[in-house]
Amino acid sequence: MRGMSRVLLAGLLLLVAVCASMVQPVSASHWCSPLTASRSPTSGYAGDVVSMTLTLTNGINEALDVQSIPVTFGWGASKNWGTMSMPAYGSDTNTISVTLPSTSGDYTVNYDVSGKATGDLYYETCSFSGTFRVLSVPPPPTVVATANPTTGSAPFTVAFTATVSDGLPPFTYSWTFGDGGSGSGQSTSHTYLAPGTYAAQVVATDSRSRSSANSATVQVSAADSDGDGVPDATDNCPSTSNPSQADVDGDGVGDACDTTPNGAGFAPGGADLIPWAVVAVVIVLAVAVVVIALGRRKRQVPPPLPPPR
Ligand SMILES: [Ca+2]
Ligand SMILES: [Ca+2]
Repeated sequence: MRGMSRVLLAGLLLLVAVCASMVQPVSASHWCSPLTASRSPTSGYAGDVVSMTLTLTNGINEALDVQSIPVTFGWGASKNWGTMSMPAYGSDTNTISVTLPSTSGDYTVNYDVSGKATGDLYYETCSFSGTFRVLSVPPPPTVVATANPTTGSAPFTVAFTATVSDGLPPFTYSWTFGDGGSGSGQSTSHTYLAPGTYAAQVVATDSRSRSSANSATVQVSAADSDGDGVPDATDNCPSTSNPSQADVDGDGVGDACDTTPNGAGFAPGGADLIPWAVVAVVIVLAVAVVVIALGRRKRQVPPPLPPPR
């Protein structure tokens, strides 16, 4: 009787064990292989603090409950991506903040997903492994400013460009044009209104607040509206190109824009005071007067005296 009880007890235990094994495999969790994991980013600069996300996607037709995701980094740091809850075939994402080491290189990343699918009796662990690349931080930025064109007369519009080497993008650009004006952007332009020599400076700053400055020189001459090389202030035809500044009648108005360039008159502005027609009439009248005068003089000559007897 006692032996029979032992047999029954052993049979009962065996039955429980079989039932338990049917509910959940012991060797490997049924949700682990179909589970996919994605980390982002997978690289970063030495010394940075990065937000590292992990997305898990459930590959089975049952909800998956994750109670812990401990992660260890090859440089010695440990973190935990925490808990996740995924419906059948659904995803979940968690983010942790990680300080990268000061030494560049490829480091291993190992993390264990401790989860349980609907109906499972206990949590099981699914392990993942990958790498994270730590990059060296490049040297501080060096910027070069260029102006095009660099010489001209006011108003003078100049295009500016900043070229950066080294540094860590993205960069910001701050311009001062030397005449009180300012601007931003890698490329910009500015119009100078007054003559002078200006130093246009750009300051480029990288994403780590490291800056570099450089200047380009711009020479602005006085306004020359007609572009003939003679400034408006002294040009005798400021709106008509006349590099020679020729002024035959010397009235201060260049031949190129003088309505009476030959100087029949001498009034400022070139207006003829004595038109040629008037001069001709005066000459004709003068000749007539002389002829008449000579004629009268001829008539007044006394008759010759009679011969002596
Ligand atoms: Ca001119
Ligand atoms: Ca003239």
